[in-house]
Amino acid sequence: MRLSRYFLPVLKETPADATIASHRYMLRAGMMKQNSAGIYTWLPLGFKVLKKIEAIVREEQNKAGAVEMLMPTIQSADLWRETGRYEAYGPEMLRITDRSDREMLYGPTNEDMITDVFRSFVKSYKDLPQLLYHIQWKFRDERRPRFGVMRGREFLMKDAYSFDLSQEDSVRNYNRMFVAYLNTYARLGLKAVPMRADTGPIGGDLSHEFLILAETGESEVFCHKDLVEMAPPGNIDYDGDLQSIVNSRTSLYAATDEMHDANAFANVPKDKQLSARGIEVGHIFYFGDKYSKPMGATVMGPDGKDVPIMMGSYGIGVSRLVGGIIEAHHDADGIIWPKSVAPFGVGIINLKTGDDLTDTACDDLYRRLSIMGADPLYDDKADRGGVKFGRMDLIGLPFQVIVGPRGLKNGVVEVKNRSTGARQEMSIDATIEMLSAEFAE
Ligand code: P5A
Repeated sequence: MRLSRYFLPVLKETPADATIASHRYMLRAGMMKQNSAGIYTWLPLGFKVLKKIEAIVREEQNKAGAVEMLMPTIQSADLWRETGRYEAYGPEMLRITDRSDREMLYGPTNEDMITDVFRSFVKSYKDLPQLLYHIQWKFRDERRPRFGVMRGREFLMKDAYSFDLSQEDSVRNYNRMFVAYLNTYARLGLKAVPMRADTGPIGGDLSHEFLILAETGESEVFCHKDLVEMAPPGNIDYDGDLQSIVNSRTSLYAATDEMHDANAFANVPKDKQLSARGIEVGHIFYFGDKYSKPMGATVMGPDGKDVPIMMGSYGIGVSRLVGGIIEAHHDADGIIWPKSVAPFGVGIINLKTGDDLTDTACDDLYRRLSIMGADPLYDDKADRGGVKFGRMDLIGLPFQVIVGPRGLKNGVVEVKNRSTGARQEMSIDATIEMLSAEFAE
């Protein structure tokens, strides 16, 4: 992409109401624009990152055996009356009336709806287990939308739902999601820690939140230090034994503020006790028949008797992750994207547009990096060098190739690694070779 043809409205000033790094940088880097409190337009750069995160979440869900579908954002109030949640959900729910005076709502979550879909089709235990998910916008009329996409009112969630005959079977699906989450966050460049959690308005008695540690996190967390450093499970058989992987995590102390047990925490060796703040980037629940029972979602069991389906639900905050990743990866100059989610792989900076030698070298680099799949963003604008450097650091692409007439006279360009800050002069051929190794994985 040539910057002269892209839409990247970078801001010079830091917006006054943006108090945390991710919010500031997302606005300054032209990733998004606020339309109303907690409601945003995703500008091209932000949208590209959102889509990359979504793709990784999707791939890991599919690997774990979850099956994708899509439910609507607008739901009927009647469905929520069946489970008693229409009244219970309170002012967070955006209630809508259609032209025939029917009560509708913009879905804050989909347990009720998926249970309705499921009961329409599934009648026998032979059709279980099932694990379905969608990636869809949600609306919650949060009392205090803040920190940009971190606590939005409209936000993108991946929500999966499991259906089993027994609690024991349900735990297998719960563990699938647990392990898939560990791999998902690792691919996003994050160290996410599972912690016992409260179930809130979703309900049930078994639940884990996944938190990334950050000073600006909204939750207070307590955990065993080793948990933060554990390697992700990687390529594993999702039909095999997952319990040992889950146990290796859950045996180490970790809890959010609400579930924190100070006596149990005291048993963690002093030098391993970690109390910090965290950002909740996922939440999984087992709630048995909480929805299936009131909605009459039963299946015929092996003994011929009807039993309610045992269910769980599993959420990932896809749009919140854009902010979460920035909180974990930035410096005073801007964002430092992990390669897996960077909006472009490499930035090319032309220090003297209009100069034949420089333009030709940049065009050559641009063409070769594009073919390689490094997805370059070529700054071909006529701005000063300082403006270009600042902008490229701000948007945080993993590599920059800086091209100017002085270097070219000696046959070299400068390659900068955004995360280490290391700069190296090398020929264009060597640059291509080095970057092709980086983008081969
Ligand atoms: C699980 C899936 C649920 O809604 N029902 C379906 C369950 N869980 S949850 O914890 O309430 O939300 C799941 C994840 O969504 C993100 N999230 C938000 N992101 C941005 N702005 C918000 N206002 C917001 N609320 C929730 C979080 O990452 C949460 O873990």
